[in-house]
Amino acid sequence: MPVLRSAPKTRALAPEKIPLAVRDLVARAPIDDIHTHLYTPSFGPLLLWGIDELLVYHYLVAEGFRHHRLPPEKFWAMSKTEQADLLWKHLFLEHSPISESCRGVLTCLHALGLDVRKRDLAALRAHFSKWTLDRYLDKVLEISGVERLVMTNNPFDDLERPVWLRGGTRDARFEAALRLDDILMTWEKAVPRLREWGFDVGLDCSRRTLDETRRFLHEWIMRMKPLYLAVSLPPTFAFPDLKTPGSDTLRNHLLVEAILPECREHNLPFAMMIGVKKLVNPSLRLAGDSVGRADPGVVERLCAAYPDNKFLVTMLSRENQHEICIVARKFANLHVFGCWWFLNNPSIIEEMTRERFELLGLSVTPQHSDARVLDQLLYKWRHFRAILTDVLTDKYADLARTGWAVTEDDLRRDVRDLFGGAFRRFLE
Ligand code: FIX
Ligand code: ZN
Repeated sequence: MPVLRSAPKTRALAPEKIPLAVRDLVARAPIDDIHTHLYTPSFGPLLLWGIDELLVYHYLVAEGFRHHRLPPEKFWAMSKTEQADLLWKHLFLEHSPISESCRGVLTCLHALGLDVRKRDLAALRAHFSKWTLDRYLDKVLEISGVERLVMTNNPFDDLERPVWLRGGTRDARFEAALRLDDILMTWEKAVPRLREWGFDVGLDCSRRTLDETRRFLHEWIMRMKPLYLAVSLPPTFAFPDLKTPGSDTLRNHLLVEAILPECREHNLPFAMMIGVKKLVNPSLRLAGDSVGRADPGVVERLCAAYPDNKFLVTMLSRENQHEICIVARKFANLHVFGCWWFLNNPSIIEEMTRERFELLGLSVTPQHSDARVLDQLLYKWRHFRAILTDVLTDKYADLARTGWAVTEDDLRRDVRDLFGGAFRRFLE
């Protein structure tokens, strides 16, 4: 007989006490950041940190072009310091830095206790020069409250691959995710490299190619011990793709006959980040990607066709958010996460978080940082904690109005779920 009665072990919070309790618990809760582009220091230059990296983050690069109007080739010919100087001038000194990515830089500096009133970039640089990376890493994780984070790891990356082959030292705070964009999005370029590494693959979807691709995946899963496999997909991604034979059909075969079986064998979710239109403006380089509305039916059909696979999904278009919540209501093997990239702005984060709680309760991971620069953990999480506090306070006030006893233990358990607990259970 299921337990149908479990009176709360601790006293209910008086309704007027709920806001303070929520604010305090959300502010202090440790975070499991399930998608970042950060690396342990053993990956060397791949781990970006410090004021200049913050300023030349591709979000600010894109915004900067709208002000300085330099020809892209002139901008890219500059040193990183010169680029940072230019962006500081145009985005901070000549215009108030009210965009989310500019505000984020200032939140990082404020979290570090730095005084930005003088708007003195040279003085700020002098501060960062005093840190060693290892000490700074500990400091940023301590202040941001990030306890663990998941990297984005790509065996096709020429800087990253040798570190894994050397058996790079593990830091328990950094976990891996095996990224498959090269296989699923540029197979024709992946083939010669896989063959160079001893995998007998071809441009076709022969049994040999699919088996050898699985062998490659197996080898890197054993090496990296990833929490999940992942890919970023265009809004046009189709499944099953019967209407446009060619690369998409090949992509479907690689997914269905190599990647998903390998995920099942290792009980690993497959993460699909859907909706990126790559390089709509190539001259902006990493800042040149855009967004397109995708078909959540793709996720429905994959979840239905592969019930023994687990899918992590985040979609890039605001217009897809309500739809993917409905898909998640239909399929328990789907876990929705994050306010990704162009959605990571307060007005949209609040809308998405309310929508998700109303439709999915606490069975969702509402945010990830996507940090590319270590320091960004400071702002991406401080900004999100503030929004989550407001939304959760409203939700618990709604419960209290029904007579439901909201206890501090409930709040602590729920916040732990939202900051990684639900994700970890989904991995089990
Ligand atoms: O595909 C991804 O993981 C995206 O998050 C990145 O490609 C993107 O550049 C980014 O960092 C967005 O925040
Ligand atoms: Zn990312």
